Amino acid sequence: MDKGPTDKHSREFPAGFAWGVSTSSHQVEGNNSNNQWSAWEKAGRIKSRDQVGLACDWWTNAEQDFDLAKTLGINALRLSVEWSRIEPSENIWDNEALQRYRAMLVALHARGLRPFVTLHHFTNPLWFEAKGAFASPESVPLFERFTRRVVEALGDLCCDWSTFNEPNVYVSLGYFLGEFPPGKKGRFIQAARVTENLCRAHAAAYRAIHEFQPNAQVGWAQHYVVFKPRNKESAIDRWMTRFIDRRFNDNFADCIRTGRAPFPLDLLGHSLPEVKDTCDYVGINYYIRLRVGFSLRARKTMYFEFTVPPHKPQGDPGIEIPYGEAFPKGLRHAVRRFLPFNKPLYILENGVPDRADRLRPWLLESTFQQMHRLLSEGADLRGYFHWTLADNFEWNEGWHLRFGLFELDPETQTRRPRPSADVYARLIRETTVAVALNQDLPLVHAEER
Ligand code: IFM
Repeated sequence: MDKGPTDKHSREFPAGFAWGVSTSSHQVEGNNSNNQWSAWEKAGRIKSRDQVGLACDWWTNAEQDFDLAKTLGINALRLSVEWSRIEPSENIWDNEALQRYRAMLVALHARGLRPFVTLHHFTNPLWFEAKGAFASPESVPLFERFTRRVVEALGDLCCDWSTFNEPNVYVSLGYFLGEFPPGKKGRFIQAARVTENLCRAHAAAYRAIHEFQPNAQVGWAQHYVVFKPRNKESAIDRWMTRFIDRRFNDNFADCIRTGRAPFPLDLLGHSLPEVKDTCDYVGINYYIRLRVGFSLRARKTMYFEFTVPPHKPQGDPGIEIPYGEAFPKGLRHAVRRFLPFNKPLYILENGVPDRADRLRPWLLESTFQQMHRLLSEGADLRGYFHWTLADNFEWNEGWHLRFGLFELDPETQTRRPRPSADVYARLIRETTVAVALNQDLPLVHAEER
């Protein structure tokens, strides 16, 4: 069957579009024992009581998963470096760890996979956590120094950097809801201070990377949730929805765009002019829609009750709270929210917890439709990364939530493709490459690249 550009089923994506999968160090490497998440696990705080163990065994054999990734026909892969391996004690550097990351990046290039490297994906070295992590202003120079080391060691092998993964999740779950370490609840002002330090650390890292690599592309990954009032007739539900939407989706991003300090520190006269405009792209991690309502039952979440109507598509539920409604159309909300940056946009994460692969094929298909629509409307989308390649350790849900295109048995380390792996590969094969705007490129099939 002709899948050429004139085929009505073909979908055009710009030349150079990054098709990838996304991962993070603690979730895939295995045997990380020197960060605050391993301490959290030892303290019995993983709800499923699972242990990360070997995870996907990347520290010894990431290459087997790079081979799997290649079978999907993708051209990019996102991973993160583990600060606690590279700087195991304050200002003591482990060159072997850096060499291992070099070997991974070389292995990616050898397979035609463009590496996207995240510097911080939720984990802190124990020594850094003991100093107060990003609640302390000292975190800014410490993160900058770490960034310099990494970029000096790996910069010849990577141009695409994310400073922080989901700073809004790190802050909300660590300082409001107490679900992530350090397990603090309702610390409104401290959370704002942490956000402020994360913004400063991001800006310092942005400049440090550019000093070393003027052409680097540096951004961060913003988690975006579509919030909707549970009852649109209820003024309190509407107010709570607006509040959480602004606080969660905009706080960090607004600081980077405008140089304003996070709420409520902006009202106390703080500002962050050095942070303004420190990104070359915005990375969007989009998964779910949640209904928001007031409930006296929801004391744990400060009376914000998050629900999913029973008739809406949902992947596997979390152990205590719903993961959320799978709502591919919400990608449009996410992209629209970050258009004011006027920067390229990457979907750095998207997926669904779905052990039985009931929803994932539909989610992939629908997300491709949304991206295609967004591109045809002029959105500057440059890449899509599915979360994730093989099932990995889902933070405080442990092995309970399975996001992989490949099913993983963590005991035996065997992998089996879910039907979605083929679906993703097919969708990529069927894309065609359009004439890139303002460039004189011929119209060619993706297969011919
Ligand atoms: O596994 C996480 C990832 O670490 C950050 N973004 C969401 C994913 C799925 O919940």
